[in-house]
Amino acid sequence: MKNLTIISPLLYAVLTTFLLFSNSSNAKTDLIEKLDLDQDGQISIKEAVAEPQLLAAFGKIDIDGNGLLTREELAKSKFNLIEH
Ligand SMILES: [Ca+2]
Ligand SMILES: [Ca+2]
Repeated sequence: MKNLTIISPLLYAVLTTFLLFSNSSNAKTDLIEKLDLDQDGQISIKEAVAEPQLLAAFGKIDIDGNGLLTREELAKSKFNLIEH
């Protein structure tokens, strides 16, 4: 059963990587929860001030230009603090 001892650490590594990736894909939701002070589910420019990287990209992310970032706009922007 030598194969098992080789596969197990590999499987563990794959699972760990998968968990890390699923965590980072939740970062956008966390970003809204972290910055959404008035809890309307969107990030306004005032709320984005707390996150300079987000503020810098605000105009690009705000596709409809209404001054609010929705979950959908953040998802489309692929904005991810972890990658910076
Ligand atoms: Ca808000
Ligand atoms: Ca918008």
